[in-house]
Amino acid sequence: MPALMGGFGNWFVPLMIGAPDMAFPLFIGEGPGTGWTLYPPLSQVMFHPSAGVDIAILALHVAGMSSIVGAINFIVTIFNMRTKGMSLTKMPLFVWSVLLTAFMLIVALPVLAGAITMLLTDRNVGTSFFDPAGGGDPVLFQHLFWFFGHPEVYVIIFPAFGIISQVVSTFSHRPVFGYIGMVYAMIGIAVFGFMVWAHHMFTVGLSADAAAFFSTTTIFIGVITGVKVFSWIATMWGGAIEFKTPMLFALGFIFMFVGGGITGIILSHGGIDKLLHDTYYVVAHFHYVMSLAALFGAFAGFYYWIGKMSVIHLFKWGKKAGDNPWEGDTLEWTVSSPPPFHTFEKPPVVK
Ligand SMILES: [Cu+2]
Repeated sequence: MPALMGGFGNWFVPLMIGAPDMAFPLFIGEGPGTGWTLYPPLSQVMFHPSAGVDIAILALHVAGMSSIVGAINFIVTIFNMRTKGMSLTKMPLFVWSVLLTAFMLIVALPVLAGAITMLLTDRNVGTSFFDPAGGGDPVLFQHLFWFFGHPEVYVIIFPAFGIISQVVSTFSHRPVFGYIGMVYAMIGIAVFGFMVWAHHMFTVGLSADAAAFFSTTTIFIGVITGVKVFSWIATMWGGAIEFKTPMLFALGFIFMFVGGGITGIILSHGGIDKLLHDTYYVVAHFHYVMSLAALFGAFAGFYYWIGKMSVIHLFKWGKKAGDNPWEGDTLEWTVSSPPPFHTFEKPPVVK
């Protein structure tokens, strides 16, 4: 829907019928037009008087609420519905990654909600949280935005971390190296992810002490993230690696992610960051992690699990995948493909 009707439809229907735009954008006046960060003063009424920004804020509120409710669902499920013997330290790393992602969403999203609500009242009811003319400060918005925005990057990449751990373990035919270390690394990244936000703001005039603090915490995250990369490599090391499609995407993920990580270490230095600010170096760093590593993680998960999810082998194409085609050792491989309606008729017991 977002690609076919939402994407192509909104683009080409007005073009193909000879209309100046879709009806509702015409009605509102213009789009948000403030970039994806909604920074004031650009997003204030003085530069964007139309309702486009207010509508964007409404959309973010709705999306944020749905993410919070989804996160609560994951946390309650993982804490209350584990089968016998499935202690927290027996949980597959993918489940850990989803649990920690859910916690990050619950801590980060309300801060974004607060920031955009303050922007909304600045725009509509005369407050001046971000307007210096009334004693406010536009940099405050950046602090609130990035207190959400940095953890949001981990929200995107964490489930990919989990998928890569499952795939690398399965196709190396051994348990993931340093499982407990991997869990603590993810907890560490999730916690420290809330202490690095101003590394997006080195050019706003931070004090030298603040710049040093945010450089240091950022480098520390690089160290913990390195633990995960080395654990993936150590899992493969000496393992009997099978280069099946999901594993190829996992290797692609690791390659891209290391590229994003090493450029990130360089950017973590507040002084160097000032030189590289607003250059393609930052764009490249960001997209190594977000567009390439995250996407490769998604492809790895798709090829790893599609045989479990789909019913395509009803058709007569190729041979049936079987219940456990990769010889995986996690519980989803103990049920049929696709799983029965009540996933586990008899709850499994984990030794
Ligand atoms: Cu960041």
